[in-house]
Amino acid sequence: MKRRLDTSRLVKTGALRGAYRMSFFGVHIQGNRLLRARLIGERVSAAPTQSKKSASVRIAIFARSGENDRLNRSWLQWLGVAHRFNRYGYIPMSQIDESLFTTPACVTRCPSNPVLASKDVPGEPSLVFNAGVCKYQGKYVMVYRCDDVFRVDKREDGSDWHRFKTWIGIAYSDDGIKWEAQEKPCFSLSSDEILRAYDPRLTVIDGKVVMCFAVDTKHGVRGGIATTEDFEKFDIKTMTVPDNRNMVLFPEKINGMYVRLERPFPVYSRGKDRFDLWGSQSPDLRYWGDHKLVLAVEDVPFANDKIGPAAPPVKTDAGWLTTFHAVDRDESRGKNGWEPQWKKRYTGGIMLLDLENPMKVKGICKTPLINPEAPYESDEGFRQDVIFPGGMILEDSGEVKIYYGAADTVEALVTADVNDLIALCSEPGPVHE
Ligand code: BMA
Repeated sequence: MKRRLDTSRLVKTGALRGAYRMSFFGVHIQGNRLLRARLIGERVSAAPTQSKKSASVRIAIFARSGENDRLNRSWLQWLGVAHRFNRYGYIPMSQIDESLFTTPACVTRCPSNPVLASKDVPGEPSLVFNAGVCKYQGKYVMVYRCDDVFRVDKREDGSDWHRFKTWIGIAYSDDGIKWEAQEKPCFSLSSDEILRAYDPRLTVIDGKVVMCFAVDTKHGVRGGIATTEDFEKFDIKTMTVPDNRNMVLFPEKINGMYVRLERPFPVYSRGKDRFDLWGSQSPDLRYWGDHKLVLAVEDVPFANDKIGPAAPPVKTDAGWLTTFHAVDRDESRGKNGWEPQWKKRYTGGIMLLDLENPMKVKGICKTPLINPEAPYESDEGFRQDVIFPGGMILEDSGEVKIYYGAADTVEALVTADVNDLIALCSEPGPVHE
């Protein structure tokens, strides 16, 4: 059904800011209420934000010719939630304190960073990053994401659009620093339905390796869990419904159950990119339930966009020590990588979960654990200012190794003493139902 427009009453004030590129549109907003709207277009995005009292809706609309009523409706639904959005605690970028963004002194970047990059990998794929790491059968094992540009298309605005082929490679190491990448890819998925598997995380449990990974499909992003004993044969135990990813498994059963952290994408009810960290349990790695909210984006002062699990947790006497990634988005950011624009910054965070009830945050560090500062994190590469931890190893000496994808381009390593990391998690965790 088409709605009639009264474009003469269009208010283009603080209520309606952002980028407009469209054939036709009409919107009337009074205060924070949408009175009438009709949009004709193919692609629409509405990003609600907190602003002045009289206008709590900020809209960015991108539309091209061609009518699409389905999108009209979803756009209206988004606006419907927009005026309720503030109660979820949205923090506009202007209110995020930039002085939070430092890396604590107890965290040391490995002098040989990046520990794995394109030049170290057979075939020299364009990007080598977001690895999962474990210790298995006397070796350090790293499974890493390879994205290789196979074509560069042009977007409508003339900018380059890099098209990637993705697979997961494998490297071994005796010390966790110097890696030998193997010739053969270790894992990839593709079919008529499945586009690619990526961002692997490794957990050793009951003598087996469990790999969690993300799967892009034609019908949404799914989280996969597979077991392997040799990194050649993988037994896929489960794939979530869309949209879910960034799954990480705890290294032991807790109260008789496998436990994972994960990051669903609740777009429909929360507006765009407003994602939190959840957890669930399973008796057998296949059937998952008892889902709980663990950490919400508004619990993290250095995030205003989304958060998600990072590396699988390690056990300490004080609790499960675990990293997460946190994203702040600033619409004023522009080109800072290969893409025409990249508006996000990814930092690594750290928290401590209760040993008996890992859905409860015992303590959290309210500043980043790893902030993009080194050139390979912040100045070079595909998407600058990206820290994406995926592997964490607690050594007998108390040293913790944290592996992370940097700038979506290379794999890097930081180390810290476990007691220093625990001491960082000194702020009380949130209480969620
Ligand atoms: C996330 C995932 C990661 C990636 C990160 C930064 O949403 O796609 O694979 O490293 O964005 O681009």
